[in-house]
Amino acid sequence: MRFDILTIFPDFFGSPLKQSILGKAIEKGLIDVGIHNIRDFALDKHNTTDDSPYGGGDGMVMKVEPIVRAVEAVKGSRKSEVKVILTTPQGRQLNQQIAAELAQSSNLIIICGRYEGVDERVKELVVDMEVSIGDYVLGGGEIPALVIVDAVTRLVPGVLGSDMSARDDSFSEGLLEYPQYTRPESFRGLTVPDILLSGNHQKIKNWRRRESIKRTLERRPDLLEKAQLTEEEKKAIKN
Ligand code: 6GU
Repeated sequence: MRFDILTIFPDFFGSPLKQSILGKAIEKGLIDVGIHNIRDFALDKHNTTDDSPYGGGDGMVMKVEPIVRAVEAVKGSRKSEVKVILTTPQGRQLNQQIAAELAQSSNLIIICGRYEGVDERVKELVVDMEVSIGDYVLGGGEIPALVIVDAVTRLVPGVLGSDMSARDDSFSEGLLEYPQYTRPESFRGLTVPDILLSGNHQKIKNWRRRESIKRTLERRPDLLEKAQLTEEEKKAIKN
């Protein structure tokens, strides 16, 4: 899986791509990330990437030519189909289903927008999907781009230790995670639930399932509508 990130802040990406799961995925060659400075595709001698909005108003708007040229340059160097994403608060809100959809692509180009805006013609000319990461304001699309790369990379086969880990995750079945514990058994009077020490795997599995459902009901009842529940579980929730 190849990601190409188009940004006016290329230095933003150094450290996050070296750490943890992303760092390992790159090291193993499971994903590959190219960072491209939009500025390098500007046409004037000052390498301008933004300008004031037509019609007036505050803030600056990212110019169309440098972005379109950058996308075309990257697309030209790829053999297989490429999906182009623009990060913007006006996009579809990222969720596990969209991440899974994006993980089906072999090439993703992510254009990092800035909050004030991107010339509308960029969307008409080169963007396949506009993506937001939630209803709050960020200064730019660099962190959203990293969020997308992280969420998608975890779904690339071979990235997680066993393929179980991604399947067991929160959201893959539409439920929140159950409570987790590790040593010590007792800390400041707080103890690990007995059942987790019982060694009875079936009972533990049932307890975790119940706790997941309980937690989802308390914190994110909206998720339960789409969750994969048995008839028995659905009845239990109604009581
Ligand atoms: Cl994708 N961009 C910006 N600038 N702010 C956001 C966002 C994206 N998603 C949530 N807030």
